Amino acid sequence: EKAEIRTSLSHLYESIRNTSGPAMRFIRSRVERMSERWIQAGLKMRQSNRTAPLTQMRVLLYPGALAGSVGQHFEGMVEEGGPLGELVQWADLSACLTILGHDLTFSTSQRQLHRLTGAAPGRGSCPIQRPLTFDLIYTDYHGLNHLQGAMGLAFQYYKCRFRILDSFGTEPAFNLGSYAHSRGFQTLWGSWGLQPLQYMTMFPHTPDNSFLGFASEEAAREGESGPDSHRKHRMAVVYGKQHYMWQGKSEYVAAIGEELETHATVYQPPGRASTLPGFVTNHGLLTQHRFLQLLRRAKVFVGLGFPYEGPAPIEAIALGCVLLQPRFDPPHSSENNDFYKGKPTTRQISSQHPYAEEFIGKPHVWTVEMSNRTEVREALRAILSTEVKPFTPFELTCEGMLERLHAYITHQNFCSPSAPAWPPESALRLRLGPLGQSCASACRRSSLVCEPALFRRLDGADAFTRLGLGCSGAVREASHLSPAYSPWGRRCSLQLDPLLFSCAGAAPSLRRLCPCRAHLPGQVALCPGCL
Ligand code: U2F
Repeated sequence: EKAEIRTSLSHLYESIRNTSGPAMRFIRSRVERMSERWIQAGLKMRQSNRTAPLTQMRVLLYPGALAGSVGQHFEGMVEEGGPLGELVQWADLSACLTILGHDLTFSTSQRQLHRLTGAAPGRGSCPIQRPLTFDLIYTDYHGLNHLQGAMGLAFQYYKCRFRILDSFGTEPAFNLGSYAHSRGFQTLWGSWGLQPLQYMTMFPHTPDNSFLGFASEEAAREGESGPDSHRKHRMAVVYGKQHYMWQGKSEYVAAIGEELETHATVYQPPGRASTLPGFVTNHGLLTQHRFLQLLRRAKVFVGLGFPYEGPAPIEAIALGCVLLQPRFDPPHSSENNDFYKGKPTTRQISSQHPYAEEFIGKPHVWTVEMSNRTEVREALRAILSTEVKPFTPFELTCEGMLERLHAYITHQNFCSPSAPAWPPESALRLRLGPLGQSCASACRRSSLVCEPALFRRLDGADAFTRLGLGCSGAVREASHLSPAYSPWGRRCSLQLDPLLFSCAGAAPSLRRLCPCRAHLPGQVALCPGCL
Protein backbone atom coordinates (compact mmCIF):
# COMPACT_ATOMS: atom_id res chain seq x y z
CA GLU A 1 0.00 0.00 0.00
CA LYS A 2 1.19 3.50 -0.88
CA ALA A 3 1.45 6.23 1.70
CA GLU A 4 -0.85 9.05 0.57
CA ILE A 5 -0.55 12.54 2.02
CA ARG A 6 -3.39 12.93 4.52
CA THR A 7 -5.52 16.03 4.90
CA SER A 8 -6.58 15.34 8.44
CA LEU A 9 -4.92 14.27 11.66
CA SER A 10 -7.78 12.05 12.79
CA HIS A 11 -5.61 8.96 12.40
CA LEU A 12 -3.26 10.41 15.03
CA TYR A 13 -6.05 11.45 17.41
CA GLU A 14 -7.32 7.90 17.17
CA SER A 15 -3.94 6.42 18.05
CA ILE A 16 -3.48 8.61 21.14
CA ARG A 17 -7.09 8.28 22.28
CA ASN A 18 -6.24 5.96 25.15
CA THR A 19 -3.25 7.84 26.51
CA SER A 20 -3.48 10.13 29.52
CA GLY A 21 -1.43 12.35 31.83
CA PRO A 22 0.05 15.85 31.54
CA ALA A 23 2.70 14.94 28.95
CA MET A 24 0.19 13.50 26.50
CA ARG A 25 -2.13 16.43 27.17
CA PHE A 26 0.71 18.76 26.15
CA ILE A 27 1.39 16.72 23.02
CA ARG A 28 -2.28 16.55 22.05
CA SER A 29 -2.89 20.25 22.53
CA ARG A 30 0.20 21.16 20.52
CA VAL A 31 -0.88 18.91 17.66
CA GLU A 32 -4.39 20.37 17.72
CA ARG A 33 -3.12 23.93 17.78
CA MET A 34 -0.87 23.29 14.79
CA SER A 35 -3.14 20.95 12.85
CA GLU A 36 -4.26 23.47 10.23
CA ARG A 37 -0.64 24.33 9.44
CA TRP A 38 0.30 20.67 9.14
CA ILE A 39 -2.56 20.07 6.76
CA GLN A 40 -1.68 23.09 4.62
CA ALA A 41 1.97 22.04 4.50
CA GLY A 42 0.91 18.54 3.42
CA LEU A 43 -1.24 19.96 0.62
CA LYS A 44 1.64 22.09 -0.56
CA MET A 45 3.88 19.07 -0.62
CA ARG A 46 1.33 17.11 -2.62
CA GLN A 47 1.02 19.93 -5.16
CA SER A 48 4.75 20.44 -5.51
CA ASN A 49 5.26 16.90 -6.79
CA ARG A 50 8.81 17.19 -5.53
CA THR A 51 8.49 14.03 -3.55
CA ALA A 52 7.31 10.67 -4.79
CA PRO A 53 4.87 8.74 -2.60
CA LEU A 54 6.35 5.73 -0.89
CA THR A 55 5.21 2.55 0.71
CA GLN A 56 3.14 3.03 3.82
CA MET A 57 5.21 2.20 6.88
CA ARG A 58 3.92 0.64 10.05
CA VAL A 59 5.42 2.88 12.68
CA LEU A 60 5.60 2.55 16.44
CA LEU A 61 6.21 5.70 18.47
CA TYR A 62 7.44 4.89 21.94
CA PRO A 63 8.76 7.81 24.02
CA GLY A 64 10.48 5.79 26.76
CA ALA A 65 10.86 8.94 28.88
CA LEU A 66 7.09 8.85 29.37
CA ALA A 67 6.90 5.17 30.32
CA GLY A 68 7.61 3.22 33.47
CA SER A 69 9.23 4.80 36.52
CA VAL A 70 11.18 7.40 34.51
CA GLY A 71 7.85 8.37 32.99
CA GLN A 72 6.28 9.01 36.38
CA HIS A 73 9.08 11.37 37.27
CA PHE A 74 8.89 13.14 33.92
CA GLU A 75 5.09 13.49 34.09
CA GLY A 76 5.43 15.10 37.49
CA MET A 77 7.68 17.78 36.02
CA VAL A 78 5.57 18.74 33.01
CA GLU A 79 3.39 21.18 34.90
CA GLU A 80 6.17 22.37 37.19
CA GLY A 81 8.63 23.83 34.70
CA GLY A 82 10.34 20.59 33.64
CA PRO A 83 11.64 20.02 30.11
CA LEU A 84 9.04 20.23 27.35
CA GLY A 85 11.40 20.30 24.37
CA GLU A 86 11.25 16.53 23.96
CA LEU A 87 7.45 16.65 24.02
CA VAL A 88 7.50 19.31 21.32
CA GLN A 89 9.49 16.89 19.17
CA TRP A 90 7.23 13.90 19.82
CA ALA A 91 4.17 15.98 19.00
CA ASP A 92 5.64 17.24 15.75
CA LEU A 93 7.08 13.88 14.72
CA SER A 94 3.72 12.19 15.17
CA ALA A 95 1.87 14.91 13.24
CA CYS A 96 4.45 14.75 10.48
CA LEU A 97 4.27 10.96 10.09
CA THR A 98 0.48 11.14 10.05
CA ILE A 99 0.41 13.75 7.28
CA LEU A 100 2.92 11.67 5.30
CA GLY A 101 0.34 8.88 5.36
CA HIS A 102 2.00 6.28 7.55
CA ASP A 103 0.28 3.89 9.90
CA LEU A 104 0.98 4.98 13.48
CA THR A 105 0.86 3.26 16.83
CA PHE A 106 1.63 5.55 19.77
CA SER A 107 2.40 3.99 23.11
CA THR A 108 3.71 5.18 26.46
CA SER A 109 3.12 1.92 28.25
CA GLN A 110 5.86 -0.58 28.94
CA ARG A 111 3.30 -3.35 29.25
CA GLN A 112 1.84 -2.53 25.87
CA LEU A 113 5.35 -2.46 24.42
CA HIS A 114 5.78 -6.09 25.52
CA ARG A 115 2.52 -7.00 23.85
CA LEU A 116 3.47 -5.20 20.64
CA THR A 117 7.07 -6.30 20.26
CA GLY A 118 7.70 -9.15 22.68
CA ALA A 119 7.75 -12.87 22.14
CA ALA A 120 4.51 -14.82 22.42
CA PRO A 121 4.19 -17.17 25.38
CA GLY A 122 5.08 -20.61 24.00
CA ARG A 123 4.88 -24.08 25.44
CA GLY A 124 6.66 -24.49 28.77
CA SER A 125 9.44 -21.98 29.25
CA CYS A 126 10.09 -21.51 25.57
CA PRO A 127 8.59 -18.28 24.21
CA ILE A 128 7.96 -18.07 20.48
CA GLN A 129 9.57 -15.18 18.68
CA ARG A 130 7.17 -13.50 16.30
CA PRO A 131 8.21 -11.36 13.37
CA LEU A 132 8.20 -7.70 14.30
CA THR A 133 5.11 -6.02 12.88
CA PHE A 134 6.66 -2.53 12.70
CA ASP A 135 8.88 -1.26 9.91
CA LEU A 136 10.11 1.61 12.05
CA ILE A 137 10.25 2.23 15.78
CA TYR A 138 10.88 5.75 17.01
CA THR A 139 11.98 5.82 20.63
CA ASP A 140 14.58 7.40 22.92
CA TYR A 141 17.43 6.18 25.11
CA HIS A 142 15.05 5.08 27.86
CA GLY A 143 12.94 3.29 25.29
CA LEU A 144 15.97 1.36 24.03
CA ASN A 145 16.28 -0.25 27.45
CA HIS A 146 12.59 -1.11 27.46
CA LEU A 147 12.78 -2.56 23.96
CA GLN A 148 15.75 -4.71 24.89
CA GLY A 149 13.79 -6.05 27.84
CA ALA A 150 10.71 -6.71 25.72
CA MET A 151 12.35 -8.20 22.64
CA GLY A 152 15.13 -10.30 24.11
CA LEU A 153 17.29 -11.85 21.39
CA ALA A 154 15.22 -10.31 18.60
CA PHE A 155 16.44 -6.89 19.72
CA GLN A 156 19.79 -7.34 17.95
CA TYR A 157 18.15 -8.58 14.79
CA TYR A 158 15.63 -5.73 14.54
CA LYS A 159 17.61 -2.83 15.92
CA CYS A 160 18.27 -1.52 12.41
CA ARG A 161 14.60 -0.44 12.41
CA PHE A 162 15.01 1.82 15.43
CA ARG A 163 15.27 5.59 15.36
CA ILE A 164 16.37 7.29 18.58
CA LEU A 165 15.27 10.79 19.48
CA ASP A 166 18.34 12.20 21.13
CA SER A 167 18.28 15.99 21.61
CA PHE A 168 21.98 16.52 22.21
CA GLY A 169 23.39 13.88 19.89
CA THR A 170 25.60 10.78 20.09
CA GLU A 171 29.00 10.78 18.44
CA PRO A 172 30.40 7.55 16.94
CA ALA A 173 33.27 7.23 19.46
CA PHE A 174 30.69 6.92 22.27
CA ASN A 175 28.30 4.72 20.30
CA LEU A 176 30.42 1.62 19.84
CA GLY A 177 30.58 -0.09 23.24
CA SER A 178 33.91 -1.90 22.92
CA TYR A 179 35.64 1.16 21.52
CA ALA A 180 34.11 3.54 24.06
CA HIS A 181 35.21 1.19 26.81
CA SER A 182 38.81 0.82 25.67
CA ARG A 183 39.36 4.46 24.68
CA GLY A 184 37.69 6.21 27.62
CA PHE A 185 34.53 7.32 25.80
CA GLN A 186 32.18 5.42 28.04
CA THR A 187 29.12 7.42 29.14
CA LEU A 188 25.81 6.99 30.83
CA TRP A 189 23.93 6.86 27.52
CA GLY A 190 26.03 5.68 24.58
CA SER A 191 27.32 2.19 23.68
CA TRP A 192 24.33 0.74 21.81
CA GLY A 193 26.28 0.15 18.61
CA LEU A 194 23.57 1.49 16.33
CA GLN A 195 24.37 3.27 13.08
CA PRO A 196 25.11 6.84 14.22
CA LEU A 197 22.56 8.13 11.70
CA GLN A 198 19.84 6.29 13.62
CA TYR A 199 20.10 8.95 16.32
CA MET A 200 17.94 11.95 15.59
CA THR A 201 18.74 15.33 17.10
CA MET A 202 16.78 18.45 17.97
CA PHE A 203 19.08 20.77 16.01
CA PRO A 204 21.60 20.07 13.23
CA HIS A 205 24.59 20.16 15.57
CA THR A 206 25.96 16.63 15.13
CA PRO A 207 26.25 15.71 11.45
CA ASP A 208 27.05 12.11 12.42
CA ASN A 209 23.40 11.86 13.47
CA SER A 210 20.25 12.69 11.52
CA PHE A 211 18.67 16.04 12.18
CA LEU A 212 15.01 15.50 13.03
CA GLY A 213 14.12 18.90 14.51
CA PHE A 214 10.57 20.12 15.12
CA ALA A 215 8.16 22.61 13.60
CA SER A 216 8.30 26.08 15.05
CA GLU A 217 5.72 28.78 14.98
CA GLU A 218 6.01 30.42 11.59
CA ALA A 219 6.83 33.93 10.61
CA ALA A 220 3.91 34.84 8.36
CA ARG A 221 0.70 33.13 9.31
CA GLU A 222 -2.22 33.57 7.04
CA GLY A 223 -4.88 35.93 8.27
CA GLU A 224 -2.46 37.49 10.72
CA SER A 225 -0.38 39.59 8.42
CA GLY A 226 -2.28 42.80 9.14
CA PRO A 227 -0.26 45.90 10.00
CA ASP A 228 -0.77 45.46 13.75
CA SER A 229 -0.01 41.80 13.96
CA HIS A 230 3.55 42.27 15.12
CA ARG A 231 3.31 45.53 16.98
CA LYS A 232 5.89 45.20 19.71
CA HIS A 233 5.81 46.59 23.21
CA ARG A 234 8.90 47.70 25.07
CA MET A 235 8.81 44.39 26.80
CA ALA A 236 11.13 41.47 27.53
CA VAL A 237 10.21 37.88 28.32
CA VAL A 238 12.86 36.02 30.27
CA TYR A 239 13.52 32.40 29.21
CA GLY A 240 13.62 30.21 32.32
CA LYS A 241 10.73 28.19 33.75
CA GLN A 242 12.22 27.47 37.16
CA HIS A 243 13.67 29.65 39.91
CA TYR A 244 17.09 27.99 39.94
CA MET A 245 17.72 29.10 36.37
CA TRP A 246 17.73 32.71 37.62
CA GLN A 247 20.29 32.16 40.37
CA GLY A 248 23.42 34.30 40.10
CA LYS A 249 21.93 36.30 37.21
CA SER A 250 20.50 39.25 39.16
CA GLU A 251 22.88 41.85 37.69
CA TYR A 252 22.03 40.76 34.16
CA VAL A 253 18.30 40.67 34.87
CA ALA A 254 18.54 44.12 36.47
CA ALA A 255 20.17 45.45 33.28
CA ILE A 256 17.19 44.13 31.31
CA GLY A 257 14.75 45.66 33.80
CA GLU A 258 16.35 49.09 33.35
CA GLU A 259 15.51 49.10 29.65
CA LEU A 260 12.34 47.07 29.31
CA GLU A 261 9.22 45.96 31.13
CA THR A 262 10.27 42.48 32.22
CA HIS A 263 8.03 39.39 32.17
CA ALA A 264 8.62 35.79 33.19
CA THR A 265 6.88 32.40 33.06
CA VAL A 266 8.42 30.77 36.11
CA TYR A 267 6.63 27.92 37.85
CA GLN A 268 5.66 29.04 41.34
CA PRO A 269 5.36 26.14 43.83
CA PRO A 270 2.29 26.67 46.02
CA GLY A 271 3.07 28.06 49.46
CA ARG A 272 6.62 29.11 48.59
CA ALA A 273 7.71 32.72 48.27
CA SER A 274 8.96 33.94 44.92
CA THR A 275 12.62 34.87 44.75
CA LEU A 276 12.28 36.85 41.51
CA PRO A 277 13.15 40.56 41.59
CA GLY A 278 10.16 42.81 42.35
CA PHE A 279 10.16 44.49 38.94
CA VAL A 280 9.52 41.18 37.15
CA THR A 281 5.92 40.33 36.22
CA ASN A 282 5.67 36.58 36.62
CA HIS A 283 2.79 34.84 34.85
CA GLY A 284 3.64 31.41 36.25
CA LEU A 285 4.10 28.52 33.84
CA LEU A 286 1.74 29.15 30.92
CA THR A 287 0.04 26.86 28.50
CA GLN A 288 1.93 26.85 25.25
CA HIS A 289 -0.82 28.84 23.57
CA ARG A 290 -0.66 31.63 26.16
CA PHE A 291 3.13 31.57 26.23
CA LEU A 292 3.20 32.19 22.48
CA GLN A 293 0.69 35.03 22.86
CA LEU A 294 3.01 36.66 25.37
CA LEU A 295 5.93 36.34 22.95
CA ARG A 296 3.89 38.02 20.21
CA ARG A 297 3.78 41.20 22.28
CA ALA A 298 7.41 41.09 23.42
CA LYS A 299 10.39 42.72 21.76
CA VAL A 300 13.15 40.69 23.40
CA PHE A 301 13.42 37.10 24.59
CA VAL A 302 16.15 36.88 27.19
CA GLY A 303 18.22 33.74 27.71
CA LEU A 304 19.70 33.19 31.17
CA GLY A 305 22.13 30.45 30.09
CA PHE A 306 19.84 27.48 30.80
CA PRO A 307 17.97 25.56 29.32
CA TYR A 308 20.37 24.75 26.52
CA GLU A 309 19.32 24.33 22.91
CA GLY A 310 15.55 24.33 23.41
CA PRO A 311 12.75 25.17 20.98
CA ALA A 312 11.49 28.31 22.74
CA PRO A 313 14.09 30.74 21.29
CA ILE A 314 13.17 29.63 17.77
CA GLU A 315 9.48 30.22 18.49
CA ALA A 316 10.32 33.64 19.92
CA ILE A 317 12.28 34.63 16.79
CA ALA A 318 9.42 33.35 14.64
CA LEU A 319 7.11 35.70 16.51
CA GLY A 320 9.33 38.69 15.86
CA CYS A 321 11.29 38.77 19.12
CA VAL A 322 15.02 39.32 19.24
CA LEU A 323 16.90 36.70 21.24
CA LEU A 324 19.44 38.08 23.70
CA GLN A 325 21.55 35.27 25.09
CA PRO A 326 24.82 34.67 26.95
CA ARG A 327 28.04 33.64 25.25
CA PHE A 328 30.03 30.89 26.97
CA ASP A 329 33.73 31.56 27.12
CA PRO A 330 35.19 29.01 27.67
CA PRO A 331 32.52 26.94 25.95
CA HIS A 332 30.43 24.50 28.01
CA SER A 333 31.03 20.81 27.39
CA SER A 334 30.91 17.39 29.02
CA GLU A 335 34.34 18.20 30.49
CA ASN A 336 33.38 21.29 32.47
CA ASN A 337 29.62 21.29 32.82
CA ASP A 338 27.26 19.15 34.91
CA PHE A 339 24.45 19.17 32.38
CA TYR A 340 26.61 17.87 29.52
CA LYS A 341 28.64 15.53 31.73
CA GLY A 342 27.87 11.94 30.74
CA LYS A 343 26.34 12.94 27.42
CA PRO A 344 27.92 11.08 24.47
CA THR A 345 29.28 14.16 22.78
CA THR A 346 32.48 16.21 22.66
CA ARG A 347 30.62 19.29 21.42
CA GLN A 348 31.74 22.66 22.70
CA ILE A 349 28.70 24.82 23.42
CA SER A 350 29.59 28.42 22.65
CA SER A 351 26.33 30.00 23.85
CA GLN A 352 22.98 28.99 25.29
CA HIS A 353 21.66 28.36 21.80
CA PRO A 354 24.45 27.70 19.27
CA TYR A 355 21.97 27.08 16.44
CA ALA A 356 20.39 30.50 16.97
CA GLU A 357 23.85 32.05 17.18
CA GLU A 358 25.34 30.36 14.11
CA PHE A 359 22.43 29.66 11.78
CA ILE A 360 20.32 32.73 12.50
CA GLY A 361 22.47 35.48 14.04
CA LYS A 362 21.90 39.22 13.90
CA PRO A 363 19.55 41.05 13.75
CA HIS A 364 17.47 38.23 15.30
CA VAL A 365 20.06 36.93 17.73
CA TRP A 366 22.49 38.82 19.95
CA THR A 367 25.03 36.82 21.87
CA VAL A 368 26.65 38.76 24.71
CA GLU A 369 28.93 38.41 27.69
CA MET A 370 26.31 38.27 30.41
CA SER A 371 28.53 39.75 33.14
CA ASN A 372 29.50 42.79 31.04
CA ARG A 373 26.81 45.29 31.88
CA THR A 374 27.93 47.77 29.23
CA GLU A 375 27.79 45.15 26.50
CA VAL A 376 24.34 44.03 27.63
CA ARG A 377 23.03 47.59 27.79
CA GLU A 378 24.43 48.48 24.37
CA ALA A 379 22.97 45.36 22.81
CA LEU A 380 19.56 46.15 24.31
CA ARG A 381 19.65 49.72 23.01
CA ALA A 382 20.62 48.56 19.54
CA ILE A 383 17.82 45.99 19.62
CA LEU A 384 15.28 48.57 20.75
CA SER A 385 16.20 50.91 17.94
CA THR A 386 15.78 48.37 15.13
CA GLU A 387 12.67 46.84 13.69
CA VAL A 388 13.14 43.13 13.26
CA LYS A 389 10.86 40.98 11.13
CA PRO A 390 9.70 37.55 12.30
CA PHE A 391 11.85 34.76 10.90
CA THR A 392 11.69 30.98 10.74
CA PRO A 393 14.39 28.88 9.08
CA PHE A 394 12.72 26.68 6.45
CA GLU A 395 13.99 23.49 8.09
CA LEU A 396 12.01 24.37 11.22
CA THR A 397 8.69 24.88 9.45
CA CYS A 398 6.05 22.17 8.97
CA GLU A 399 6.89 22.01 5.28
CA GLY A 400 10.60 21.71 5.96
CA MET A 401 10.08 18.95 8.49
CA LEU A 402 7.75 17.03 6.14
CA GLU A 403 10.29 17.25 3.33
CA ARG A 404 13.14 16.09 5.56
CA LEU A 405 11.32 13.21 7.21
CA HIS A 406 9.96 12.04 3.88
CA ALA A 407 13.52 11.95 2.52
CA TYR A 408 14.77 9.99 5.52
CA ILE A 409 11.99 7.43 5.32
CA THR A 410 12.50 7.02 1.58
CA HIS A 411 16.28 6.72 1.59
CA GLN A 412 17.63 5.72 4.97
CA ASN A 413 17.72 1.97 5.20
CA PHE A 414 19.96 0.55 7.90
CA CYS A 415 18.74 -3.03 7.56
CA SER A 416 20.01 -3.98 4.16
CA PRO A 417 23.66 -3.68 3.14
CA SER A 418 22.55 -3.67 -0.49
CA ALA A 419 20.29 -0.62 -0.05
CA PRO A 420 21.19 2.12 -2.52
CA ALA A 421 23.63 4.57 -0.96
CA TRP A 422 22.20 7.93 -0.02
CA PRO A 423 23.13 10.62 -0.65
CA PRO A 424 24.66 9.52 -3.99
CA GLU A 425 28.38 9.74 -4.63
CA SER A 426 27.83 12.71 -6.94
CA ALA A 427 27.15 14.79 -3.81
CA LEU A 428 30.65 14.20 -2.43
CA ARG A 429 32.98 17.18 -2.09
CA LEU A 430 36.22 15.78 -0.78
CA ARG A 431 38.17 18.08 1.57
CA LEU A 432 41.35 17.76 3.60
CA GLY A 433 40.83 19.26 7.04
CA PRO A 434 43.42 21.48 8.74
CA LEU A 435 45.48 19.97 11.58
CA GLY A 436 43.42 19.36 14.68
CA GLN A 437 40.06 20.07 13.08
CA SER A 438 37.08 17.74 12.83
CA CYS A 439 35.34 17.17 9.51
CA ALA A 440 32.25 18.86 10.96
CA SER A 441 34.18 22.12 11.19
CA ALA A 442 36.38 21.57 8.12
CA CYS A 443 33.28 21.21 5.92
CA ARG A 444 31.59 24.16 7.60
CA ARG A 445 34.60 26.33 6.71
CA SER A 446 33.82 25.63 3.04
CA SER A 447 30.12 26.38 3.63
CA LEU A 448 29.41 22.68 3.26
CA VAL A 449 28.30 20.02 5.74
CA CYS A 450 29.98 16.79 6.72
CA GLU A 451 28.03 13.80 5.34
CA PRO A 452 28.93 10.62 7.24
CA ALA A 453 27.12 8.41 4.71
CA LEU A 454 29.78 9.42 2.17
CA PHE A 455 32.79 8.32 4.24
CA ARG A 456 32.71 4.93 2.52
CA ARG A 457 33.30 6.69 -0.79
CA LEU A 458 36.64 8.13 0.23
CA ASP A 459 38.03 5.27 2.21
CA GLY A 460 40.54 3.97 -0.27
CA ALA A 461 44.18 4.85 -0.93
CA ASP A 462 43.10 6.77 -4.05
CA ALA A 463 41.43 9.44 -1.89
CA PHE A 464 44.86 10.48 -0.65
CA THR A 465 46.15 10.61 -4.22
CA ARG A 466 43.18 12.76 -5.27
CA LEU A 467 44.18 15.23 -2.57
CA GLY A 468 47.77 15.24 -3.80
CA LEU A 469 49.08 13.41 -0.74
CA GLY A 470 51.78 10.79 -1.00
CA CYS A 471 51.58 8.19 1.76
CA SER A 472 54.68 6.51 3.15
CA GLY A 473 52.34 3.75 4.18
CA ALA A 474 48.59 3.19 4.58
CA VAL A 475 47.11 1.26 7.50
CA ARG A 476 43.55 0.31 8.37
CA GLU A 477 42.66 1.25 11.92
CA ALA A 478 39.49 1.03 13.95
CA SER A 479 39.45 4.66 14.99
CA HIS A 480 37.01 7.54 15.09
CA LEU A 481 39.85 9.58 13.55
CA SER A 482 40.18 7.59 10.31
CA PRO A 483 40.51 8.32 7.48
CA ALA A 484 43.28 10.79 8.24
CA TYR A 485 46.71 11.98 7.22
CA SER A 486 49.61 12.62 9.56
CA PRO A 487 52.18 15.04 8.09
CA TRP A 488 54.82 13.58 10.40
CA GLY A 489 56.09 10.59 8.50
CA ARG A 490 53.32 11.05 5.87
CA ARG A 491 51.25 8.32 7.45
CA CYS A 492 47.83 7.59 6.01
CA SER A 493 45.14 5.76 7.93
CA LEU A 494 41.96 4.17 6.61
CA GLN A 495 38.92 2.93 8.53
CA LEU A 496 38.61 -0.63 9.75
CA ASP A 497 35.20 -0.37 11.42
CA PRO A 498 32.56 1.60 9.46
CA LEU A 499 30.61 2.27 12.68
CA LEU A 500 33.48 4.52 13.73
CA PHE A 501 33.37 6.86 10.74
CA SER A 502 33.00 10.21 12.48
CA CYS A 503 32.48 13.80 11.45
CA ALA A 504 33.27 14.79 15.04
CA GLY A 505 36.65 13.10 15.48
CA ALA A 506 39.68 15.40 15.72
CA ALA A 507 43.26 15.13 17.01
CA PRO A 508 46.02 17.77 17.12
CA SER A 509 48.45 15.77 14.96
CA LEU A 510 46.01 14.70 12.26
CA ARG A 511 44.44 16.10 9.13
CA ARG A 512 41.09 14.44 8.52
CA LEU A 513 39.85 13.33 5.09
CA CYS A 514 36.37 14.77 4.94
CA PRO A 515 33.24 13.84 2.97
CA CYS A 516 31.55 17.22 2.62
CA ARG A 517 28.43 18.04 0.63
CA ALA A 518 26.31 21.05 -0.24
CA HIS A 519 22.84 21.54 1.22
CA LEU A 520 19.53 22.99 0.11
CA PRO A 521 18.93 26.57 1.17
CA GLY A 522 17.42 26.52 4.66
CA GLN A 523 17.57 22.73 4.85
CA VAL A 524 21.01 21.49 5.96
CA ALA A 525 19.92 17.86 6.18
CA LEU A 526 19.35 17.53 2.45
CA CYS A 527 21.55 18.07 -0.56
CA PRO A 528 20.56 19.47 -3.94
CA GLY A 529 19.39 16.62 -6.10
CA CYS A 530 19.13 14.14 -3.25
CA LEU A 531 15.37 14.17 -2.72
C1 U2F B 1 15.04 22.23 26.47
O1 U2F B 1 13.81 21.93 27.09
P1 U2F B 1 12.84 23.02 27.61
O2 U2F B 1 11.52 22.47 27.89
O3 U2F B 1 13.47 23.73 28.74
O4 U2F B 1 12.72 23.92 26.30
P2 U2F B 1 12.06 25.29 26.09
O5 U2F B 1 12.78 25.87 24.95
O6 U2F B 1 11.97 26.07 27.35
O7 U2F B 1 10.56 25.07 25.69
C2 U2F B 1 9.86 23.95 25.37
C3 U2F B 1 8.44 24.40 25.05
O8 U2F B 1 7.82 24.91 26.23
C4 U2F B 1 6.84 25.86 25.86
C5 U2F B 1 7.48 26.57 24.68
C6 U2F B 1 8.38 25.52 24.02
O9 U2F B 1 7.83 25.00 22.84
O10 U2F B 1 6.50 27.05 23.81
N1 U2F B 1 6.51 26.71 27.02
C7 U2F B 1 5.27 26.61 27.56
O11 U2F B 1 4.44 25.85 27.09
N2 U2F B 1 4.93 27.41 28.65
C8 U2F B 1 5.83 28.28 29.19
O12 U2F B 1 5.47 28.97 30.14
C9 U2F B 1 7.13 28.34 28.63
C10 U2F B 1 7.44 27.53 27.56
C11 U2F B 1 15.34 21.21 25.44
F1 U2F B 1 14.34 21.20 24.52
C12 U2F B 1 15.50 19.88 26.06
O13 U2F B 1 15.96 19.00 25.07
C13 U2F B 1 16.53 19.94 27.18
O14 U2F B 1 16.50 18.75 27.92
C14 U2F B 1 16.29 21.12 28.10
C15 U2F B 1 17.50 21.36 28.95
O15 U2F B 1 18.57 21.87 28.19
O16 U2F B 1 16.09 22.29 27.36
